[in-house]
Amino acid sequence: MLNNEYCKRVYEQILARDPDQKEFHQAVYEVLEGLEPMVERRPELEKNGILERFVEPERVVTFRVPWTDDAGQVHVNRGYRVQFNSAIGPYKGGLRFQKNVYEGIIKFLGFEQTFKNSLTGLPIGGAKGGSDFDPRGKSDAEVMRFCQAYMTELYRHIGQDIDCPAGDLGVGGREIGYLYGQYRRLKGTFENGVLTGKGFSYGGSLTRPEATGYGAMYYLQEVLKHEGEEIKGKTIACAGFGNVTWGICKKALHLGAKVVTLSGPDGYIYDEEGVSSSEEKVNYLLEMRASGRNRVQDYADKFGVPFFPGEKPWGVKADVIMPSAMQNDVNMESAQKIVANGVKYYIEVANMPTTNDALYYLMSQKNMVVAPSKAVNAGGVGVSALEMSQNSERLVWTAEEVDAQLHKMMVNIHKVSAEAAEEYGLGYNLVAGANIAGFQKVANAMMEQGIF
Ligand code: 2IT
Repeated sequence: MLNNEYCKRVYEQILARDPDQKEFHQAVYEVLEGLEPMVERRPELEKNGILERFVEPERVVTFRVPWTDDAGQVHVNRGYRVQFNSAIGPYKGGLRFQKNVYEGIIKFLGFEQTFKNSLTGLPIGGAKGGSDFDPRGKSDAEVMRFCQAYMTELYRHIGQDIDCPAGDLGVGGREIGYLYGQYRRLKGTFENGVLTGKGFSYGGSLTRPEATGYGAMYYLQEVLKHEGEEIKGKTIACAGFGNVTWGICKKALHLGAKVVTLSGPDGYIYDEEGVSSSEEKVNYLLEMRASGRNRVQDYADKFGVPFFPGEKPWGVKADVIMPSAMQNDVNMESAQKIVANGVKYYIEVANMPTTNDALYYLMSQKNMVVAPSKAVNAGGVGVSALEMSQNSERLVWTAEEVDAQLHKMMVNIHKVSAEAAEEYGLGYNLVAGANIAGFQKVANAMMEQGIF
């Protein structure tokens, strides 16, 4: 419940302005809850209208994306780019291509991105974009034509010092390649810092594909260290089987942790030995993704492990829960199962994977450590920023250099979050700590730069 009058007023204002954007309301509510103790202590925030400015994007671009399918039929999708906050650096954040995309989803993601990017400690502002285009079931040529049409409008709003998109759900290396190709043709210049997650041959960074999952595991290591435990031998329940989950499994294999579940739209699989028990299994996730079938049952069929159709993995016994698929994957019912199983570590990985009632219920458990996605998954965008650095320098760093920087970044994100919570008397509250630490840097930059 919000108690502070200023926070309440700002929340009511967004409800009134955009009543249909429920994911955005959810993200803002969760942040305001965490910020309350700081808002109480810093009256200059209200005087400067900082929260009102924070929740209102600097710019929202909506555009028509017409493209032709293989049969010659023309389709029209809607494109978005929400440029949320540029106080500490050029706008930065991914593009999501998924059927359910609308302004409320892109705004929740862009809002969260502002905090996340601030937490990386690197100079990147917050943005997000995407389209209600569904790449599943489309041919390569259709995806290429869609990406070209999308960039034909987007290019006028972005640039390596203006706004630098990357991938998100439905946008991987293939889509970034088509998007960058079109940008380069339209601009007539090799300005490759404009997009990240590129192929290695034209400016992509080593370790960018693994970065979100690796970063999440480095963050988990810090949490475990804080609790006097170690990662070796821990069982982890994950969701999804995409890029992020693959990165987690790959790092779990190196570190001797055991990822026991994966999920998909069709259900979940339970691998007692661990998906992270062999390179063959970890690599199979790439094959599943490339097949475009969008079925996790294929894993069960290939490796002879149990498959639970239509179910989520949150009822399994594990040391660590890492929801790594999509928003609102864990609701109150799932949270109750997690608590009943005596799980100690709830580490969000996907953007906003927990409904707010479930999140507060989990956070209220004395024996549970809850970590928020905007801190845990920040390694992805963090390495994107390192990709931009390499592009600016026209140099290529080794995988070891990138990994060392990523590791340092995640250690620091955990540290500043824990310290911010401590400073406001909140104990080891990583959720509020990440909100406060991410917010302060941007808010201070906004105040120092005058009203805009
Ligand atoms: O949610 C995210 O942080 C991303 N999709 C990555 C954004 C980026 O610019 O690398």
